[in-house]
Amino acid sequence: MLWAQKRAGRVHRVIRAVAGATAAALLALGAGAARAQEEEKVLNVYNWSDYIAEDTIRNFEKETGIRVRYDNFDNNEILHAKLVAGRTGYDIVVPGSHWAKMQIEAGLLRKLDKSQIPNLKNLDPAVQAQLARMDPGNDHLVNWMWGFTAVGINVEKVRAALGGPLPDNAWDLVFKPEYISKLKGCGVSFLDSATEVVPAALHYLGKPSFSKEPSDYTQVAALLKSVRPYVTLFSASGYINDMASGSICLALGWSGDMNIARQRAIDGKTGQKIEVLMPRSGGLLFFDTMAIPADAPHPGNAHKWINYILRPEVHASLTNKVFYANPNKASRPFVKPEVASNPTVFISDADMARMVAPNSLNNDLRRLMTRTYTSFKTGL
Ligand code: N2P
Repeated sequence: MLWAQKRAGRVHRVIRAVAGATAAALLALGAGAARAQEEEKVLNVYNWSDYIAEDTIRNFEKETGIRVRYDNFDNNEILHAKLVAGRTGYDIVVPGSHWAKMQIEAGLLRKLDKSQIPNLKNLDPAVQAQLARMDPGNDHLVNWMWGFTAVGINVEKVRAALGGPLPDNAWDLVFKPEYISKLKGCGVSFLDSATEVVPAALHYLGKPSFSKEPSDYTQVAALLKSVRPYVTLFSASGYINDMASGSICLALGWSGDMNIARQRAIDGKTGQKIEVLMPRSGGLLFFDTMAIPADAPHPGNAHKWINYILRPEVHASLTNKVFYANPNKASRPFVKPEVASNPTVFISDADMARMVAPNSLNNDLRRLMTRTYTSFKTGL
């Protein structure tokens, strides 16, 4: 065979191989697209408890024919452990943005296909900017709702137990033995989560709430130890009903939860007057975000869910039910006036200026917080 013929043969073989590979790639693409189309009509959602309206799931199911399986968790630690272990089977999870940052960095969350979420246009640019601190380009996270960690009270019980005025700074109620010792008798709950209580204690001590300075944690340990005898409950969900029924009078908890307690007391005519206090030195903001796990089995349905939640009426209905602010500018006209005017749901600019924004976590910090918290909780 002539050299030229040999070369032509080789070239043809190469061309055939490339063509074959391209065809295989096209086939694979086609199969992928078909798979996306044929995605099983199921969506597995893992969200915080007491964080959704009654008809949110029902309406989505009716409209799309997708069946929603909905599970609850109570703190970021639990969700994070599941994501790290992998194969959760969940399509939508709702981590706090500072936790999500770690999860993005670890490759645990999927990049959003924004073309499937046209309702992103409804989002408040200010909230998007907040989230971009943790998720550059807003590529992985969409805010579900946001609120703050603070202090809630049963007004009459606390007044009676203190026998004097409330402190100027509401944080004193939970962190100053002089106050909290008087409230033990009517029941005191702390959030059951290291990364809620420890940052609040750091903030109370005038330290950065996500301090990287180990000696700050020694001070937190001492502070927490001094109030430990007066804490009667550790809870991140049950405390809502305990407040509403009057079986606790003071909580270190989340703004919306404590507003839910207030509403449940009114609806259930329990006679308890619950109030969420805005600490003078500010509360601790959080932004809980919808995200799709990297190994989610139904990412197509997950995008549909995110786009559905971002409808103005849907987002407003969440806020109306659970008293957390949503990031959806277009939803404002659908928020009930009594919710829109509640200063612990939509926060004034002055209060906002005092709030502490969440900061990045990392594994070392998390461990430090967990150690500090565990010895507080167990009293060791
Ligand atoms: C749960 C509210 C979640 C707030 N009811 C804290 N991320």
